[in-house]
Amino acid sequence: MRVTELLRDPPAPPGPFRPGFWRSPLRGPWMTTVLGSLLLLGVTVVAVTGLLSHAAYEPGLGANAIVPAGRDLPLTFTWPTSPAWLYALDQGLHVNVGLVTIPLLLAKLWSVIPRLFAWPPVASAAEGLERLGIALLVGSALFEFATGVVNMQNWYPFSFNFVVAHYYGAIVFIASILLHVAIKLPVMRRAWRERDGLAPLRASLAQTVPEPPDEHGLVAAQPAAPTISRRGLLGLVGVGSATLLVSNVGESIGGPLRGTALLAPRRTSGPGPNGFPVNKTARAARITPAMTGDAWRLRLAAGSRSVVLSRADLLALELRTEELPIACVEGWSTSQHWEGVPLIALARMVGGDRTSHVLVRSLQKSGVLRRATLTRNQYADDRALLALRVNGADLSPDHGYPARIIVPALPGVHTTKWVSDLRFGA
Ligand SMILES: Nc1nc2c(c(=O)[nH]1)N[C@H]1C(S)=C(S)[C@@H](COP(=O)(O)O)O[C@H]1N2
Ligand SMILES: [Mo]
Repeated sequence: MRVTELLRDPPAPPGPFRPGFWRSPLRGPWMTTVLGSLLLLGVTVVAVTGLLSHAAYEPGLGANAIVPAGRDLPLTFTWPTSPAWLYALDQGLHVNVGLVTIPLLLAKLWSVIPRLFAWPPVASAAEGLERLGIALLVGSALFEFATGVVNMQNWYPFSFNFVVAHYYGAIVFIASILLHVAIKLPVMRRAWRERDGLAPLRASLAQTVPEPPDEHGLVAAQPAAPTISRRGLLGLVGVGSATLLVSNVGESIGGPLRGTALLAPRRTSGPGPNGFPVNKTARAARITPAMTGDAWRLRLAAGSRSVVLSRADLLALELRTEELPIACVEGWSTSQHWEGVPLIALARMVGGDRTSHVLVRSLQKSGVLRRATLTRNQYADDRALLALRVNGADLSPDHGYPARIIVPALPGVHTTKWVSDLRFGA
């Protein structure tokens, strides 16, 4: 070969870049289309529930603005308080469908792996753009799944803010998957049509043969003999998904099923009326007995009016008991019987019951969760409480003694514990 030719058309490096390297007889446009379509269903649920979850944070409001103002999508709408399990359902779907989708994502990546080693890497400008899109898609998908799983484990091994990073990653992921689907739609339609829909799943192992050669290079140039049928491959993915689901879904449903969630963090605070998951303990939040003892006061304010109440004052008010869930972004949820003063009654004491929101502050000195903003429909719901007791006992220090916020369908992150201040504002 002449030097000029070599320069124009360099030979592929050895190993995975050579056409004969990838030998599975199952790879091909049809297999990738089936895996891709299932994956698309899963990520659609995950994306929609994720965006709804972001909106449920009321990100446009002061203390809730996790993503810097002006850099957020206009996703703020009034998140309802009914049904009370709405946020638990949304976040439970987000996390559990996300988990179930992981084996599908891995299988889909396996099915296209020869393309990731295509040689030459870029043959034209148009292909270069498409491959850049794929790099963003694969990168953002891996980032979203990895940060999501780590967050479910209540583990933050990185220095960036999870919510902000996961949200921006989602925007890149959604944009690049829409582009990818638009580009691949013709290939997917042809694969469905030419191979008669799901017909290839009927083939036994003995009947399993490679798909006809394709121009994309997914079908192996030198296929090996099959060791599993196509339905066997899908079955394997299904078993992986089912295993992940069974090992986690109990923490989302709560109650007695919690014990079945083998891969979920334990988080429990022992037996008794306060025996349900704790996210951050009083000790971790640096809440000391001196701060929550007899000297503790709740301060209510609206405009220039303010009222200061002790825990005894609060207990002497008309109390209400409601069964309501805490549903955390990490995917767990738990329903308990809370007893406390309706937030709307506290608002009335300072004439703040018409204001558009309330800023809740905690005794906690640092961390983003030391305060939260609730919208009017949230604090004005009859069932929205400043809870003082749970399941017939005083709140334990870890669950927010002397007082915490409990509101139907409120993201768990806003059920502020160790409350010190409620400021009703315009
Ligand atoms: N002050 C304060 N309140 C807080 C938190 C916190 O870290 N600090 N964590 C929140 C989160 S993320 C959740 S899910 C719930 C969990 O409540 P629990 O620990 O009583 O189960 O409390 C919320 N209230
Ligand atoms: Mo949470």
